Amino acid sequence: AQTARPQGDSAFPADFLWGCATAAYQIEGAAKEDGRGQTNWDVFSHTPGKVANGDTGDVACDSYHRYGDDIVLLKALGVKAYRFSIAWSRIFPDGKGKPNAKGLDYYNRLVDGLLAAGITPHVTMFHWDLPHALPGGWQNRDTSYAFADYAGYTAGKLGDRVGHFMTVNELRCFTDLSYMTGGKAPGLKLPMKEVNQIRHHGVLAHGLGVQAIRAATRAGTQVGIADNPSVFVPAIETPEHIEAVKKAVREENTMFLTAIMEGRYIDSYLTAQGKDAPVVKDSDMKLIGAPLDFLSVNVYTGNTVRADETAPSGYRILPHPGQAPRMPSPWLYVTPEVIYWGMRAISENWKPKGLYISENGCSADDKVAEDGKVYDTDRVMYLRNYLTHLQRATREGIPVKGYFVWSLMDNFEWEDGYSKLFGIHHVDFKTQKRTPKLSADWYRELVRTNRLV
Ligand code: PNW
Repeated sequence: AQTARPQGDSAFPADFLWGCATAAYQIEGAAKEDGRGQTNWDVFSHTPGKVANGDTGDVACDSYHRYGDDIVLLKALGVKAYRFSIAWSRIFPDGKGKPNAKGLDYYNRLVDGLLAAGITPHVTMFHWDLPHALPGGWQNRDTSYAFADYAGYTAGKLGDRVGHFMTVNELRCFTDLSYMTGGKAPGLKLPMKEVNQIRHHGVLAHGLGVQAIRAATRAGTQVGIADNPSVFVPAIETPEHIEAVKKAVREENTMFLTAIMEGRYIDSYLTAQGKDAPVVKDSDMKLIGAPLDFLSVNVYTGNTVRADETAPSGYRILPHPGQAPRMPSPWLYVTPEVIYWGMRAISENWKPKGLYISENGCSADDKVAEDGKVYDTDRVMYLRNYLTHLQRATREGIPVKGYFVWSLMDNFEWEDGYSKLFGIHHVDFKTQKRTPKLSADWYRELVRTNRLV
């Protein structure tokens, strides 16, 4: 029925799921409490020179103690869903072995609190905070199995109340950006042979995790992934450039989402990597390609692609012009159309059963005004533009079922520390007071009316 809407209608589908997202290390704090084990990000953030201003997630938004306040914020926004992640090292302080009941209790309290407030939990099992005790981290294939054991155990404990699980968040970030370019923990710059093996361990962890979560939960539990495939905008809205975008989305994500959606490494990847290609065991690709109940995608930005017969791949990715608009995070070019074209290409390539935007949002030039409020008109402009293009996707029948804004509140932005903030709520990190920004007021109104004006 979505396709029958009159052109220009600005409503979202009636049952569209509005939500907010966060991740454990970015908000929880309480880094040493109740038996939590040390993580790669604890080590990394405490290593001088790795994170802006020497910031750490030791305290962050103190959500470990103030999750009740977070639920109040969600309720006031009127959102129906909250995406958060579980700290593996709270459940298994050493990554494996004996579970820690006190750590699990925190998530029981959080889930019960959300349900009491009428908010549906969407749980990410791994959002980059890896137990430090696991030897070799993602370089070691055993970590993929340890992940599955942890994910199965935890889903088994929460699965009576949680219906949506995502295995891992953003494969590219905890593999390439952590072990190849090294901006994220553990900050290594390894040769491609090893990087490809780490990528393989990432998708394998996802596949093993899907199997473990399904085995531990009741029928009907929805299992997926929150990935950040590279997505693109066509140079011109003509069939040849639109086709080039579709091809680029498949070809530029060969070692991540394409492998998961197709259950194999396509030839272009294996050929390009040659003798650096990963070592793959017989049953791996079947696990990696297990059909998912839904696919969640984090969308922030994307380059323009044009069809070009002279390029070996048939397309070229255009660099961003020097003066192209960006938000304060240097990588965050403002490209609102990419949310439409990205969802369209993904949906045409792989026809996932359900699609969600598990993250979208931006850093902004936030200043606290005299009345104590942040009037983040730049963030409102960013969100309004992206959501206009997402609404186009739903209007055309692309099966996007929900949207999670990143983020509920200002938090620890990885290697940028607290120097780049993505929240729609301002957090005073001295008092931990949370205050809605203009963007929160704007989002509340969108959720209430379910339409853009
Ligand atoms: C995501 N890029 O990371 C993460 O899932 C969040 O934890 C993070 O806070 C948020 O986006 C904002 O950065 C990304 O370079 C990091 O394109 C980098 C990129 C994309 C997403």
